[in-house]
Amino acid sequence: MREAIALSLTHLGLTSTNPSVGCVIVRDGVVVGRGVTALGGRPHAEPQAIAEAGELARGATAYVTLEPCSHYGRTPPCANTIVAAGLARVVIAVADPDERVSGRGLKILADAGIEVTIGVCHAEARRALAGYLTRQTKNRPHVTVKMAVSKDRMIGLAGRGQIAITGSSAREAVHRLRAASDAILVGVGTAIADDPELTVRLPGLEDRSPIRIVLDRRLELPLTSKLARTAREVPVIAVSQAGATGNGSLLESMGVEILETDNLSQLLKILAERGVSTLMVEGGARVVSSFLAAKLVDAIHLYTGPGEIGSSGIPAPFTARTVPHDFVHLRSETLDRDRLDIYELPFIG
Ligand code: AOF
Ligand code: ZN
Repeated sequence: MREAIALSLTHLGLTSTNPSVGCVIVRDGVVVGRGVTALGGRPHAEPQAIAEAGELARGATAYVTLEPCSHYGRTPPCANTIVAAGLARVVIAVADPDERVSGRGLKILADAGIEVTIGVCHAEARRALAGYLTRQTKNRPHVTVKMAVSKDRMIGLAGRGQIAITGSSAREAVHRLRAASDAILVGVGTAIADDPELTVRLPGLEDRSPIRIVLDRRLELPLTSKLARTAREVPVIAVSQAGATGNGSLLESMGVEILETDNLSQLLKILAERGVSTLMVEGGARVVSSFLAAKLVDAIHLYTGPGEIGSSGIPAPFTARTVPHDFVHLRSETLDRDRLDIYELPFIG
């Protein structure tokens, strides 16, 4: 199952709105077939693994990260394909909440006399499927807050634009997280102060930039900002309150989409309807605090750098010691002189 999860991660963010599922077929202790949901979402993982296994699939065991589907969509149901291929056993990590599937995939397998086990490596698979599962069950994207904090608990220097808190390995990790996200969001204060581009600039991943979203109540995003200037290359959405004018029409002429919504929940619902399954929130402090206050955060990636910023810094909304208590610490990583702590909400269900 760990191999199936690892396979699924290779297409994470590239199968939207379908989940990236991994499938490994084992016969007499030997892997005879592997599949991962294809780019764009189809074909699904299982028929590809079965095709690779060929006749060896008969009597074999399939390990699959999500309950095989039972519906006739653009492809026939994977559960039927598994039955037809004569597999003896199917091990599943997570049940599929999609109402067209939920429980029916399991039933097709069991009714055909296949031995079915569910829940293996559940926590790891659930993390790999987090965007899909959150969008399906909560009608909003999975939200990860990323924040970098100095040793003296600051996230920036007032009025000074971007300053380095973490080093190049941390920067790479952030760009990888961006590449795995469907959308990335900042407040207009950060967009003005830091003039970030919010794209992925890692060799080979340049085309994996997420949609960029700015919370910009009064449409103050500068026309000279990198975001506005690159809006035709990678989409930019400015989220304003109803009736705001500001730079609106000029931003629109540069390719920025203006979206009027009243609150964060409504914004996330709209994004989910457009197929956004994973959202990364990159600041600043006020935006992070409002997502937390609205209980719209699923995971926190907190980077702590070794340097000090001093008393004219912008205080962090929280630090490793004061992470909101509903979050649990998942793991730490050392990235050169920086530390990354990852927190998530405990799974209830
Ligand atoms: C699987 N294996 O690899 C994936 C599955 O639009 P369709 O017809 O492709 O169906 C989308 C649904 O298929 C999606 O909501 C989820 O239930 C399932 N995804 N199922 O058996 C796969 N990606
Ligand atoms: Zn399927």
